[in-house]
Amino acid sequence: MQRTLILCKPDCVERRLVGRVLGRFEEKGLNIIAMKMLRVTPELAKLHYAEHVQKPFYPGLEAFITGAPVVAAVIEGLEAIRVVREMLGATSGLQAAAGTIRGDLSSSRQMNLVHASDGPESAEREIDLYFAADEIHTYTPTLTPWLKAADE
Ligand code: FUP
Repeated sequence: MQRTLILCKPDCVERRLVGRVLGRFEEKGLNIIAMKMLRVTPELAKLHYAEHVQKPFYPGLEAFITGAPVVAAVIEGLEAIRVVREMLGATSGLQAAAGTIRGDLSSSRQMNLVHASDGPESAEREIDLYFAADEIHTYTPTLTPWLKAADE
């Protein structure tokens, strides 16, 4: 099992798409094991986007990500990091394949609705940025036997 961090970004909250986005992860059979709404501060934005802070697009990205609340969640499942990234699609909504969340719902590179961790190290780092250990709730849904075979 893997854990990954997702953020329903300010455009997702403002466009009232949080329920639909979270519903897609639920429908896929992934477990939401932590969730909260928060306002990303400039300090948190710089930590989250540490690899982009020096890039020319960073000031606009920071203004966007701090501009309205976000909904952060930890999602758990088999190969969850790759599966969730593939469900999002390419970074730009204009490039993302139809059928992906961004491909279906976004027409922007910056306002691409959802962030998801891109690897095991970033997932661990980003989960720690947004959640304390006691805010994460592991459980086994009762329908698990209908989501995958016992040996998967
Ligand atoms: P992703 O991993 O798909 O979230 O995308 P990146 O890590 O490459 O970029 C992080 C965020 O910066 C993206 F959500 C979109 C934004 N971005 C811009 O706003 N302008 C750019 O030129 C590149 C990325």
